[in-house]
Amino acid sequence: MEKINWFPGHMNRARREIGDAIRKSDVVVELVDARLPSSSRNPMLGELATEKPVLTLFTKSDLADPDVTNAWIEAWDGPRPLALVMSERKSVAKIPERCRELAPHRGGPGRTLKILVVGIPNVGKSTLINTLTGKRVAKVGDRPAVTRRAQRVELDHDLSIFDSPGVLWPRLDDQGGARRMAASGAVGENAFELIDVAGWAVCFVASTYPALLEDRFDLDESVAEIFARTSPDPADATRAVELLEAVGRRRGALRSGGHVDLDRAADIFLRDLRAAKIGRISFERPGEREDGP
Ligand SMILES: Nc1nc2c(ncn2[C@@H]2O[C@H](COP(=O)(O)OP(=O)(O)OP(=O)(O)O)[C@@H](O)[C@H]2O)c(=O)[nH]1
Ligand SMILES: [Mg+2]
Repeated sequence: MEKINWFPGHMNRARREIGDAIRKSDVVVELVDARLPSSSRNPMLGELATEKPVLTLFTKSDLADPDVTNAWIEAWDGPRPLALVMSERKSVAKIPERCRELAPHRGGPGRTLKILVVGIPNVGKSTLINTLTGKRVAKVGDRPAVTRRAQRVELDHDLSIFDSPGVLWPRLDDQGGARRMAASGAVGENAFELIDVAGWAVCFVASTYPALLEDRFDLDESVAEIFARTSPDPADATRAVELLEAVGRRRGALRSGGHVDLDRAADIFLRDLRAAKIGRISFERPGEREDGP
């Protein structure tokens, strides 16, 4: 499998800028993706924000498996995270209040409470700010690296919130985490091989949520049947290819001669997965090996 290389130059600069921004803020709001709370968490935040209170939000909880999200909340190391949907006003409404509780010495005339929003690309930072203000103040897009520079938005007379560019970190040794991030949409598509990532993801969904896969793609053959005649060894890609072919066949992703176009099948599968059209799927559970599965 090709290595996922996700640390382009502007991310380095962004990381330095985030360190500076944290120093100037009163509360850090950390956004992690509810589908992969561990892999999408910036391990450097602990070092960068030692003196600032951190409020952790699980974003896109509408896309994640609710039972797994609850297990993550119970197992979380640190103050209890809130599982939210960033586009819903009711969901995000309690955030300003929580921030005020975390920084009681700030707020009021001349003491504006400054909230900094941090998180990986595409996790929902700008969406959160737009929902909180009720306006389209920050640019949003369903691809990584939409926000390129920090932006300050007034939420109240004594409350301001800073959007920031998404940051990934150099943890290239954790290829399990890298795959989950790529599958979720946090990594630019030129940093990985679509078929590798979709192949991993389709095997993951087939083993963890087989009924969802069978229902969504109306598969001719059950997952159990495909598994019975393919090797579970990820180095042997036949299982991934067979599953992607089954998806592609049902969606008409065919080339001349009736062969499945694997690139198209991979693209179709990842789009459906990211939009939760297959169902609410979590990519990792608490207590799993860091680099697994
Ligand atoms: N289903 C769902 N989609 C969300 C949620 N939050 C954000 N999105 C979508 O995720 C995509 C990325 O959202 P952005 O707000 O641009 O993400 P960002 O963190 O600002 O991304 P960068 O600026 O690239 O770092 C958009 O298509 C949003 O509509 C959520 O809670 N649930
Ligand atoms: Mg943004």
